[in-house]
Amino acid sequence: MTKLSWSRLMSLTVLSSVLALAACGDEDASNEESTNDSDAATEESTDEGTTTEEGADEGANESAETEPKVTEFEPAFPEQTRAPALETETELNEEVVVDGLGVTWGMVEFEPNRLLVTQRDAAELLIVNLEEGSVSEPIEGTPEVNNSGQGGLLDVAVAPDFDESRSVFMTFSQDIEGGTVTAVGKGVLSEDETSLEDFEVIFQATPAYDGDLHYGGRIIFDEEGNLFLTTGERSDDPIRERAQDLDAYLGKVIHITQDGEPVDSNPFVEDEDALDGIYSYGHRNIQGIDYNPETGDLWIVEFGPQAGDELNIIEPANNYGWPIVSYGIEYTGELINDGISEHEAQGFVEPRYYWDPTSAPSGMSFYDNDAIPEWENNLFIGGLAPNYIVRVVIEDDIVVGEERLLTDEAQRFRDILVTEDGALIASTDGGLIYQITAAE
Ligand SMILES: [Ca+2]
Repeated sequence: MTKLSWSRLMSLTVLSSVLALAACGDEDASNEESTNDSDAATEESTDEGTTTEEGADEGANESAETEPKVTEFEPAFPEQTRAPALETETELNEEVVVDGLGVTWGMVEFEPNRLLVTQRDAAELLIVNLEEGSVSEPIEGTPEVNNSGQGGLLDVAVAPDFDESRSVFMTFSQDIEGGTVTAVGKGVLSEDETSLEDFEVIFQATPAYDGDLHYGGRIIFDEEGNLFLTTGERSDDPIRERAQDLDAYLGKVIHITQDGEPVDSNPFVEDEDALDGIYSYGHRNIQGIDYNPETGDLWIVEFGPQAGDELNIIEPANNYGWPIVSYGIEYTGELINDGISEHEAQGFVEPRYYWDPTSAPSGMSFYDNDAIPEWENNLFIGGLAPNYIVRVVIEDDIVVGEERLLTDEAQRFRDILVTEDGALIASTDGGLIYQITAAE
């Protein structure tokens, strides 16, 4: 199923545009980048010819992206966008192990083949057993959330010492005075797994804003047991400009302890005008984060506007440029800040890769496993509006190839996880959990 012909890919791309357009009319469209990614996809496909030659996949340098660019921007280096198409050669087995859920925003494997998963809109935390295909009753003790727009119960992670502490961390959008914030909280999973005890909020990404878009919300533990949290810049103009400000936690990567305190070694601790929890800034809406197992570097994926989704390597104190520079344009088609795309020339960090048109990137995970050897150290990213999983092959921090998987499922892929056994798990907004393994 990974061996799609180009013509099939093309027609599927057009199909997903149609689906995105259809989704526009439904209530659920307020989901993610809501009108945004639908618009982009629709606009994209209007004049896209669907004629293609059979056998185009023989051309080794054909881009994985078959749609025309949305922007006029040129990449800073040739490998920065539209990488050559690749195909997985291993025969794969894909199955839906669970269905009937809601928007399954975050997942973590807390015991072999057992996942804690969040339900964004219902604000529920559930246990999914991958072997049995079973789902638990909602775990009690989860926080109150604001679930309008892109808000709700978002990510979940377990402490590195979970076996002893049973500590579970979650992110969510929270109502506070003045609006909503991305918040982080923690609780202790009871021995009988029915409740989260002593739940407390440990961090709020202030300032609050009266809006329901761009919460970011991914969390991951570092080797010292501290947390990286990603945030969004709350989307609207001018609040989004706060991504550039060091006195606001919007549009940032944030580095905190398990008690929500800034980590001592953070880059702006000595700067009296800057918030101590900030690690990097100038981000738009970071929806995926993971360590590259080959280099140990922290990688993130962030939603661009219309085109310009970025893959970035995160280093302390770096400024990634939003909304001063971007490889995307406004959803209206207008230029952002007069249309400057170069990052480095303006003193910002170039993305390692960007998508034009959008891949609508959500959760991501490196394949740190050898169960499917050709996938080892590849990066997998959920695509929301073009409905596919992106496989990215990286060599020396350069993207050398890209593949789109599960293109014919027409699902909005929300989060990606690799189990200890090497299964690739993907959750969707339609409440499905896929398990992808090598065929026997
Ligand atoms: Ca950028």
